[in-house]
Amino acid sequence: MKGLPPERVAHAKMNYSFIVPSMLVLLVIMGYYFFRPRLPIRLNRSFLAILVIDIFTELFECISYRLNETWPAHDPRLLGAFNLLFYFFFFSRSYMFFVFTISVLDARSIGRSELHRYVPAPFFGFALTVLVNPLTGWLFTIENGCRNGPLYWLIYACGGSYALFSLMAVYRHRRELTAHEVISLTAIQLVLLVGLFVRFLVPTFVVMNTFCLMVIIIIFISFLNPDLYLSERGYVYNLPAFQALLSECYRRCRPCRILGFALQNYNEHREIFGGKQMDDALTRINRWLTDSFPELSAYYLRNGCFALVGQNCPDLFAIRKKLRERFAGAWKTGVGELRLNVSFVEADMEVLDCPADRMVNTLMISLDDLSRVSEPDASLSLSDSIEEINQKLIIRRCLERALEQDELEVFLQPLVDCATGKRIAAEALVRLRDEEGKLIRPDLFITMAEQEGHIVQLGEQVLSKVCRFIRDNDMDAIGVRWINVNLSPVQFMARDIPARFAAILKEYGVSEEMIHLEITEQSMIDFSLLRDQITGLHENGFEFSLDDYGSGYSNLSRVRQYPFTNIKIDMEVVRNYCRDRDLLLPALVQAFKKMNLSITAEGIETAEMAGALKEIGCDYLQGYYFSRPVPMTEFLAQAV
Ligand code: G
Ligand code: G
Ligand code: MN
Repeated sequence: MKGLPPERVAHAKMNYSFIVPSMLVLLVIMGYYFFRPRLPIRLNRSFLAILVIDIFTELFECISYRLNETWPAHDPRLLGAFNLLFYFFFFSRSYMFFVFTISVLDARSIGRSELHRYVPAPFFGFALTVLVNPLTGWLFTIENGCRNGPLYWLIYACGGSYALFSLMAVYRHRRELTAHEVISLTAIQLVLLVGLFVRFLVPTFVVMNTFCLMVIIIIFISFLNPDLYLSERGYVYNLPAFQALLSECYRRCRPCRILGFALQNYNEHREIFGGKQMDDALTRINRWLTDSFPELSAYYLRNGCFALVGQNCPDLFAIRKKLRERFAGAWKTGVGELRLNVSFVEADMEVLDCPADRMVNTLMISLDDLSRVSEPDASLSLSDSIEEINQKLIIRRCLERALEQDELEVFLQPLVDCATGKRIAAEALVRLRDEEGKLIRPDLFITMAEQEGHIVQLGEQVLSKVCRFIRDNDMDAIGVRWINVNLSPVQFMARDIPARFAAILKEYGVSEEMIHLEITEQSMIDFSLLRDQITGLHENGFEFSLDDYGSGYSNLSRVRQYPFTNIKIDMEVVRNYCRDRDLLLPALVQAFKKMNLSITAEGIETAEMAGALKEIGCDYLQGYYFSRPVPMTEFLAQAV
């Protein structure tokens, strides 16, 4: 049969042996697909369209072939009508596969692809040739059965060109896709091209449908298996589904409202009652959510955090009320009953207008926070949290710029010697300015530097600036015998920290005795690396102060394991003592002095405080009473 001119092929007997098994497999997929929950996103809608169009294409193809084989028995208009339908659906199917590929690209990329504008144009051309065919006979004519017309090849042109467009689009956007997605999308186009080629080679076999079935299976496995988006405990969707829905809402400017809620003390409950019981309860909750809120989509995110999303302005207040009422009761588990409390976060996508990934992140952070509280009716405002995150982004930008351009500032605050009442040393405190020149709170950017791997660089910049200050000024003349520099425990993670510090001091020709290093009590977790590093630095000649003593879990025996020479009493402890003078702090100070440690009292704000702390034997005082931390030039000016 191969190579017969198309006009004669149209009359040939067709071979339908591929079509029945293909149809049966398709039924299985459709059954699986339709009887499981589907996320209301565009990808799902285009897959649905593919399934429907594919079924109709196969149906009309078979009917028109069958009618053609027995043409003398039928009205030619019937033959013509079914052929028209077949051509139309065949073109539509090729187009829909293309639309599906574009939907995947769209869902993955940040902006909308410009392909959208051009996609429908060729399809309208193809549809138009079908419509005008009864007049032109371009695709087929009906005389003694169906004969292929001069533009019959459009069938191949349409399928082939859309597959090639898709390949190009996938190649263009390959960086935004995962490797798996690139492979799947490429495979889809190749299978379609092979299918068209086989159809061309063996026109009397009805095989194109089998290739389309292969494509449908690839799509199903890679992109739309409902299990990809369902919580492992069933009934509700999971976090990837939540992200997919929100990013589609954001991209298409479809407003949605979100009610997030967290089970309070989730981790403690899980520990006390066991994972099995907790899972039982979660399954019950999931089922109750899907049953009770059919108009919303429900998500189990993680760690006892849920979200309900509605796209038609749902009344969050009413939903909250219903949830609270239900959670006032108990949840049955395999063994008994569990009582759980919930806290809420609300978000309105229209009002907040922030990209979906940031929204999901913020919501997850807020929910995690809420899952750790146990107040009745706790709730958070997401707009505040988003504001906080924006603030963080600004701080990060300022921090990175200051680190790169050596723009961190170092302020100095004097330490006063109790014996003379004059300043004897200073503490260096790092400062960062925002774009308007206002100071950013140090706790904010220091924690960020620690978490994001900048603290070593920050510490070295501070140390360098302190060393330069010492080199460029006469320390004796301004009464400074040493300068305290704060160290973060995270800085000790760098093994070569003693060598690097030594190099910086050498560069400025500063001797080690001029620098005292402060580390906080909180950082003295029993950590052998930390101890080795401190010992290493101490052997190089640095002295160590224990900062903020009394603010954490004070442990005298641990203090003795480190080579400290000075203890700084935390300002809260100082303040408490001044308010209510007990015997504890004096005894503690005496104990330290017996261990040959000098004592610094922090946070001295008044003359009385200074007197009280001096009385119990402190060696040095530091606080606003003497001076706030000030820029280096101001510090120099104070001396004269
Ligand atoms: O002045 P003040 O609010 O800046 O200090 C806040 C906190 O920041 C203090 O606990 C102090 O220990 C810490 N800090 C200040 N400067 C530095 C620094 O250079 N390095 C580190 N690691 N911490 C610092
Ligand atoms: O944690 P550390 O001791 O390194 O930090 C010192 C912090 O204490 C800095 O933030 C500094 O600005 C602040 N500080 C210094 N003196 C006083 C004071 O007298 N009162 C108050 N409230 N804070 C002070
Ligand atoms: Mn300090």
